[in-house]
Amino acid sequence: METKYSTCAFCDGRCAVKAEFDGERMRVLPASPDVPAICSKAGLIDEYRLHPDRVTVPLKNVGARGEAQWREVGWDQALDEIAERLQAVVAHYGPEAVAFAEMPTNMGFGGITRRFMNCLGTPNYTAATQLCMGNTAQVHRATYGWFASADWAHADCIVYFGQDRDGERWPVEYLALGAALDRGAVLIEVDPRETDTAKRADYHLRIRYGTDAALLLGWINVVIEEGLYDRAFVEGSCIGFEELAARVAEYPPERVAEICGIDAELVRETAHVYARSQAAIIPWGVVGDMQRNSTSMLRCQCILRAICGFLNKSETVFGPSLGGLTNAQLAAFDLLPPEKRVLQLGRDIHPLLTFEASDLYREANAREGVPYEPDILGESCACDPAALFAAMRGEGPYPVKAVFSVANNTVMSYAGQQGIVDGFMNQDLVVAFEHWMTPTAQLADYVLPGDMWAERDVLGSQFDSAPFFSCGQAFREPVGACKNWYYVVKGLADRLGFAERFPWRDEHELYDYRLAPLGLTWDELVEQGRAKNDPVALGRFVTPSGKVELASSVLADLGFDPLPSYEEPADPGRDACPAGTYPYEVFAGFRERKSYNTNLHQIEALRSQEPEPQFFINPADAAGEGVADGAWCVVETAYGQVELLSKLDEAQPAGTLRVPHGWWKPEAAQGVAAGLSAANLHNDGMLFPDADWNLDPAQGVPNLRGGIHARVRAR
Ligand SMILES: Nc1nc2c(c(=O)[nH]1)N[C@H]1C(S)=C(S)[C@@H](COP(=O)(O)OP(=O)(O)OC[C@H]3O[C@@H](n4cnc5c(=O)[nH]c(N)nc54)[C@H](O)[C@@H]3O)O[C@H]1N2
Ligand SMILES: Nc1nc2c(c(=O)[nH]1)N[C@H]1C(S)=C(S)[C@@H](COP(=O)(O)OP(=O)(O)OC[C@H]3O[C@@H](n4cnc5c(=O)[nH]c(N)nc54)[C@H](O)[C@@H]3O)O[C@H]1N2
Ligand code: SF4
Ligand SMILES: [Mo]
Repeated sequence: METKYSTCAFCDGRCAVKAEFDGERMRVLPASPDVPAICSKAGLIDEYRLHPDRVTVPLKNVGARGEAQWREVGWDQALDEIAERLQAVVAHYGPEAVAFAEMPTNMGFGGITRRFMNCLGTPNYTAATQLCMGNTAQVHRATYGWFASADWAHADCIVYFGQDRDGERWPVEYLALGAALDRGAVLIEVDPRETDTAKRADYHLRIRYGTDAALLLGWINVVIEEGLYDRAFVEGSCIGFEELAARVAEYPPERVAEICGIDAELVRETAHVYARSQAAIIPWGVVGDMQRNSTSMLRCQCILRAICGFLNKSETVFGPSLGGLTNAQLAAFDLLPPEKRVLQLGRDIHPLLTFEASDLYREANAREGVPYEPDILGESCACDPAALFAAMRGEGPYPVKAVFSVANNTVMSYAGQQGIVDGFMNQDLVVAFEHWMTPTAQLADYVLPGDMWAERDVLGSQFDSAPFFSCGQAFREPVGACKNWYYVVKGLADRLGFAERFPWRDEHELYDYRLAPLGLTWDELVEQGRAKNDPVALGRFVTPSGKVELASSVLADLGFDPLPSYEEPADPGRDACPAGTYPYEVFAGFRERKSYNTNLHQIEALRSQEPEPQFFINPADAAGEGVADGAWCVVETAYGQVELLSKLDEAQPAGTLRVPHGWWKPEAAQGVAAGLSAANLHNDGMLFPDADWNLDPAQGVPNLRGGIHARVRAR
């Protein structure tokens, strides 16, 4: 029997999997008995690959934009025409009029898109993961110089912000959590909902949505006031402690308790538990990444880890590598001309994820002898998405007229969905690299058929966040004419005149190039499975000061408050209406078990278990509204509305609603006039605006986590 190994990419849980082949039959199993975790999706590789809806040949829209009238074309014709139309846009508007929207975790070709963009001369990149781990990465960087990862194996205290793990949602971490709790670790869960994970917690803090930053400021207050911090570490390795102490003095537990809607004693007690632990961790979770106060919330987490002495003990700060090429090094950012860097959209208003911020590390990088890498974790150096969509609509400062949507459902993956659709409708060229005719693909001129994870060999760099390369082997051949992203990028680079920057004939030659500094080839990596790629800056703080910056010089230089704070989110649309018009606070999230963000709704084995999009409402609220369980309802904010099935749920706090993310119906009519296969009817992006007042000021990421209000009525 033959066995092959890879990393599942049906979601970003990154479970290590193996496939055992018995002739044509394939069994998918966890790669190692030590981590017996995969979910029910992993086994559906052939259902996914061979699905009749899959786009398996290049398609060209022969109708008007958004009419979705498709004609099959060959790869050469598609790439010739795309290159020609791209050149026309560049000639007329400049290369900065070309933007790329990517979901890098889906693809395993980190760095390649950016390399292409740097050669072309455009800084206008957005990653949907900018709303996910990407923005956390830049906030970590502002504090530590790099990204910190939690050490689960030794943790004795875990602080979760809204994470609700189970066998279908990040099972590897779910296992690690179970093992930690069995060892006697304490779990502090901060979540307004009474989730399954919250039920296992020693402390459950049911704070108001979006008030995490206030809670954290309260914890830091207690830690400092009561002297529970690590003096030696603070004195030796941190700057800005005095200013921080003065700031958090404004957030005593009583004030925080009032903001968060919890008990002040609970704030104190949980601060004590965290600070007195030996090996506490605050694992990454997405809740902090889509808030009005994201920067402050994430900065507070960073500060707490540092002053309590957990850095480089239970939370390790890695750095870039000088061995095999990371994604960021492959991107070759120095190829982008300086006069194009300054055109990155939004760098003047929301700069923290842009070159404006990453350039502030250049000196520190040189000092510490580490390469300049603006895009740590491969998803964190990007333009401001709201500014990009505005430029696509023609609202300035200059036009964006060509967009590549790369393994990303761009239309559905931000706030302000209608405005994004308007931006796409105003393009000269739209290319989608996809598996399905998604709502975004329906707006394209060309839909190019991508291979899927189990059809390609992948060199994994763990998004540059861990000190090794992993090898993922193809389990199956690509279906039809499906190709990998390197094939597309190389094909365009050859046609556009920068072939010499992409000299590798295929992905294997590219992998050999990346591994060469380690004295390895791809074939050798396949033999050994993994290769160490030690970070050069492990344990050092590559910040401008060389210390942990409790008061951030980077934020200060960008014109922002160097210290964290809590601001109430705004909802001007509601404020303009009579009181009580929108009585519920609404949040997007609580991931669906049987889909992944916007993907997998077409897979029957999964869809039959979660057939319709649901919103959660507390039963008492539902009774007041006359809404029965399982009724179609309209959920409406001052900015838009969606239709969802009601689910009466005791775990949902009274006065709040949960709306799901990512719902469209592949079976529904395509095209912009028909509502983009029900994306306009169901997706959370319809409810939340990307107006400036709903963005985190430093990062520009939208708030989807409370502060926006809604009303409900039966349909
Ligand atoms: N099956 C499946 N698994 C997935 C995904 C999927 O789509 N499907 N998506 C993957 C991805 S991309 C990600 S980023 C992760 C996300 O995984 P999580 O980090 O677990 O995020 P959500 O599932 O959105 O969790 C929302 C939880 O946070 C709480 N919450 C909401 N707002 C707030 C708030 O303001 N503060 C606090 N403290 N809590 C709040 C909610 O009540 C809810 O219980 O899951 C990954 N795993
Ligand atoms: N409104 C709103 N926006 C959000 C969020 C939210 O909760 N609400 N969550 C944010 C978070 S946490 C995340 S991680 C992002 C997710 O961002 P999205 O871009 O929505 O992510 P997905 O739904 O995984 O996938 C995008 C597309 O990639 C395609 N795809 C998957 N694998 C491959 C591949 O190997 N090759 C090719 N060519 N295509 C592939 C799928 O068919 C799918 O259509 O969205 C963020 N944006
Ligand atoms: S949780 Fe499931 S879908 Fe996600 S990586 Fe693991 S096996 Fe794949
Ligand atoms: Mo995510």
